[in-house]
Amino acid sequence: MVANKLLTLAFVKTPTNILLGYKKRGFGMGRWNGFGGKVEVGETIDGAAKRELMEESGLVANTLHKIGILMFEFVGDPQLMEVHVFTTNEWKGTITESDEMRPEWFPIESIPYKKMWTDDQFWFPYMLNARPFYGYFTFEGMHKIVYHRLDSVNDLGLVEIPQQPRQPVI
Ligand code: 8OG
Repeated sequence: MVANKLLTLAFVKTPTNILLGYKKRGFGMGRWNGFGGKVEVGETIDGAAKRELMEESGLVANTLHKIGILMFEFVGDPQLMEVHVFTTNEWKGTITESDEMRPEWFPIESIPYKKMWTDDQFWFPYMLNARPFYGYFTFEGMHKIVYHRLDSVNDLGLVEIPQQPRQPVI
């Protein structure tokens, strides 16, 4: 068994707008997304989320609210991705483009779902309405979702996080 790959994803938002970044390289390249990445050894998930937000957008958030947990399974890959999703409406600093991300504000009514990960349209409404959620998505390749579940949860601390894919990899 291989341990989950632990990742963060943070969104900066106002009641009407959301800051997204255009991913210029690596995993998810060419898609708009929140800011995040791998949790490093010795870091807390919250600490990693703040660091990644700073590195990729230039913004410092004193407080991040955890709003969701997303699991991603890629058919044939024994490792699950465990993504902890945060939001903030309080930040400091100046929005800065990085090597990895080009940040841009979007009105919430015109989020570019067609240029984002296919799963995002499922769980964004929960995130935007501040409803804690847990989701599990199985991808075949980078676009096609072959299984998903999405639940509203009362307490993210009580979510039982799977440690291996639903379908054992043969
Ligand atoms: O370090 P790296 O940029 O590779 O981290 C990947 C980032 O992408 C991390 O913030 C988690 C996020 N991410 C996935 N899958 C998905 C997805 O399906 N939707 C969204 N919105 N973000 C995702 O790894």
